[in-house]
Amino acid sequence: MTQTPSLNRRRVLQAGAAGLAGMSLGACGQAGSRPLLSSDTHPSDYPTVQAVRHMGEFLREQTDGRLDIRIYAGGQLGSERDTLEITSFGGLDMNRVNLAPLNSIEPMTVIPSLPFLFSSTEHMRQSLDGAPGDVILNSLVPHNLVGLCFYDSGERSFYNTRQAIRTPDDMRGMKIRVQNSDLYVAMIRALGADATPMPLGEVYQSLVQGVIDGAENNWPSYESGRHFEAAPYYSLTRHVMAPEILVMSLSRWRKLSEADQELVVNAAKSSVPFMRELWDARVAGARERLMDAGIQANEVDNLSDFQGLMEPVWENFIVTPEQEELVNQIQSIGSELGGA
Ligand code: GTR
Repeated sequence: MTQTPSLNRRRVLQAGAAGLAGMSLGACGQAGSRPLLSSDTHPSDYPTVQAVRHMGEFLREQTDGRLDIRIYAGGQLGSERDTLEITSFGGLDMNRVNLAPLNSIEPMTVIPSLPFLFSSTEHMRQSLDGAPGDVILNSLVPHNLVGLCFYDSGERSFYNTRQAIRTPDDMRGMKIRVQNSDLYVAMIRALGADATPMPLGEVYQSLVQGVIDGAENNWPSYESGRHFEAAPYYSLTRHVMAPEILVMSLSRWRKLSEADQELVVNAAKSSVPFMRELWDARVAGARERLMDAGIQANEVDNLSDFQGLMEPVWENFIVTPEQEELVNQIQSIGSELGGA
C-alpha cells in the first residue's frame, strides 16, 4: 500500500474511534455532527458507492444535515476482510462489502453465495427483498454488525489470461483468484483448478505478473479493475450471484435514537431501487465497452458440467438446519417464479 492511503486510513480510523468514544459519553441519539464513515472497495462512480451516496443525501435532507455519510471509496481504508473487522469493532460506522468475506463469520451468509442457487436476477431480488433476506440481515447482530440492505452484484463468471473456458477441463490446473471465503476455495477446487484467495486490489497486478491465471467477477468489476487488459477471455459460467451487503457497526447503531435507526433503515431501503437501476445500466454498458475493447467472451453450452461438480460443495457448506431451511425458502421462491 502506498503512503498516502495508509496515512489516510489511519486518520479515518482514529477519527472513527475517537468519535465513538466521544459519543459514548453523550446521551442516546445525541450522536453529534460527525458523519457516518463508510468504506467501499470500488471507485467513486461504481453503483454501490453511488447508492450509499444517495442514502447520505436522503439522511441529510430528512435531518437538515444532522445525519450524513462520508464515503471512503476505492479500497482506501483496506480490503473488505480487514475493514469488516474494523467495522465490527466500531472503528468504522458502515461498510459495503460482498457477502463472501462474511462467509467465515456467519454461516447464513454462505447461502446466497452458493453456486447456481439463483436461476435469474428476479429470483435473487425477490429472495433478498423477502423473508430469506431478512434472516440474513438479522443474522449479523451476534457479530456486532447490523445488516441494512442488499445491493445487486450480478452474475460472476470466470476470466483468464490463457483461453476460453467451455468445460471444467479447460480450467484444470489454472490458478484462479477468489475472495476470502472457504466456499469459493472449495468451488474452484471442485472444478479442478487452484484457488488463490487475495484482496481485489491485488488482482490486476497478479494477473499481469502471472501470479494467477484468472479470477471471477461480474462485468462491471472486470471492467473497473481493468482486469480485462491482462485476462481477455471472459467465459459466461454465471456460477454465482452473491449480492453485496451494506452493514453498520452495532456499537454505532446502538448510539442512534430509535427514530434515527428507522431513518437509517429507510434511507438504506430507498437506495436499493436506485442502485438496481444504475446497476442494470452499468452491466449493459460495461459489457458493450468490453466487447468494443476486443475481449473474447464466450457462452458455455453445458453449464450442467459445472453444476454437477458443485453438488459436494453444497453438501459440505449446508451444515445447519437453519441453512437448509433458508435454501428451501429460496428454492421455493424460484419454483413460484417458474425458474428453479
Ligand atoms: C465485486 C464486489 C466487491 C468484491 C469484489 C471481489 O463484484 O462488488 O465487493 O467482493 O467483487 O471480487 O473482491
